[in-house]
Amino acid sequence: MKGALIGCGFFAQNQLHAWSGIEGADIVALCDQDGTRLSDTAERFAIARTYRDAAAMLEAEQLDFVDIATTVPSHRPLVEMAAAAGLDVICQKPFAATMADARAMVEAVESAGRVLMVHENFRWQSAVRRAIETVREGAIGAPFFGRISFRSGYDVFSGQPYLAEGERFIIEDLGIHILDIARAFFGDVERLSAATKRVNPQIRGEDVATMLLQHSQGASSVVDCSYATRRQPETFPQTLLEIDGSEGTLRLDAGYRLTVQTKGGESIADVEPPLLPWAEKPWHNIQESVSIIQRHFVDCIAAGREPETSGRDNLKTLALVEAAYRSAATGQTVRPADL
Ligand code: NAD
Ligand code: 89V
Repeated sequence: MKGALIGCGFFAQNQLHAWSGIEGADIVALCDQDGTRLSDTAERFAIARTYRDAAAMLEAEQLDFVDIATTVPSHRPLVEMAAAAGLDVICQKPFAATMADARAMVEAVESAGRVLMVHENFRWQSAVRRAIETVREGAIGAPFFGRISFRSGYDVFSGQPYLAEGERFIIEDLGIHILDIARAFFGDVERLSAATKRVNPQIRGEDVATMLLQHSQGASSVVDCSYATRRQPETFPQTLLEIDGSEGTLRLDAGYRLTVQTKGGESIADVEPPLLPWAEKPWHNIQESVSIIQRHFVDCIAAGREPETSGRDNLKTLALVEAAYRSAATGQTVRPADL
């Protein structure tokens, strides 16, 4: 498969490293409006064909897919352009700023008969995935409670300055991943309530969010996120888990320690992800998940399957984000299905 990547910024570098290691897919062209970022990235990854304009690139290149690694304002025009060109699409999270934009993008790619996957990679982190598979296999019986927690004081603003500028911050940028993990464990959400806070006076949006989810299949989960938590060990960017089931419990603790306890005893495993040759700590769990999700995209296309984190699936995660902001603003419990 021949692909092009649009948006050669901070995170796209990980995506390009990951593509280099995936058989069956090659990035043959790059696009960025910023000439310096474009030429630096083209040189780093030895990609000769470069464009400042995405429409010109889609016109000139013979492609099978595009990987959109820009921030949210450009997602809808770029996804619709790719759909009109008849291409399969991967688009970074947050997929859209509104449910209407998200639905329009899903519709555009489905009408073109192509595959749309959102780069929602946290559920693909190998430690998180191992925990999800353990629960799905029934190791702790029927799950009835979960706490999915991401708390850190790491300075994310130096690498991603736009995170300090938006009216929305932690739920839209990070909570979206953690809410998606809650869905991966417990399924659809019937009702959600949320409380938010801004602790850091240097930023515009909220940097703390605490959410309570009632899932349709009966479990309750607490999803808590903070970028205002100064503690040791600093766990960025680990998601910590506590899942209770009818037959036992599972915990993913700091340092990638996975504990499963049942009547039959206790198992403890070190599930720290490998440090890929191009990766660096502490980002290595996220970087590994980029390789895993991009391989999933290629495998799904080869097999004619819908990706687990497809555009259509992501509508449900985005609805949780919208529900959380609405609940925090109104003090009401919100039904995501109403959004
Ligand atoms: P960035 O600002 O560093 O890079 C975005 C690039 O896109 C810029 O170079 C910009 O010039 C380019 N761009 C914007 N609109 C364009 C257009 N229409 N055509 C061509 N180029 C265009 O942003 P980033 O930090 O790399 O984040 C990009 C996306 O990745 C965001 O949505 C962010 O939330 C997401 N992200 C995801 C993860 C993850 O783990 N999944 C981690 C970090 C960032
Ligand atoms: O994964 C992300 O979306 C990043 C970060 C980990 C910093 O929140 O933006």
